[in-house]
Amino acid sequence: MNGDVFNSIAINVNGSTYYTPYPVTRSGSNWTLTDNAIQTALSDGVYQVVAVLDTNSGSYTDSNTNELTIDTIAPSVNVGADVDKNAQFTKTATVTESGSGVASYLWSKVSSPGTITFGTDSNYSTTISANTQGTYVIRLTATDNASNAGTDDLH
Ligand SMILES: [Ca+2]
Ligand SMILES: [Ca+2]
Repeated sequence: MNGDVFNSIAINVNGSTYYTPYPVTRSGSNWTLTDNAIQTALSDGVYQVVAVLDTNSGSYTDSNTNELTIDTIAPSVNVGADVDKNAQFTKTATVTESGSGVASYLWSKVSSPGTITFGTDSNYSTTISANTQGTYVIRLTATDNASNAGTDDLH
């Protein structure tokens, strides 16, 4: 708080407490827990991070809860059955993500004899059309908020 004398910051994650000046560093009103400071790998899940600021006039505990999500599992992507079409069609994929949530979708062409046009290449559902007959391989990539990417291909 303004005018108070800063003493320390204590950060508790999953039963371990870390302090300033290291591995917790402070810059103004921000704190940072140094990379790799947490030695015990955290399982996938949601964790409470408790930050306690200690000053000469007392201690202040942060009011946010469950700020830390550990997510090591990519979204599960299923584009469904292969398609045999000679006209534009709509494909709606099934994407399952139970950790940090899906951040983005991207349809892309893996291989083809011609040009593929996607109605919306950044949605799990899109129209798809091709300009030349042949066998096409089209991929949907779903990336979660922890940058894990899952894919499935459509032939
Ligand atoms: Ca907290
Ligand atoms: Ca995930």
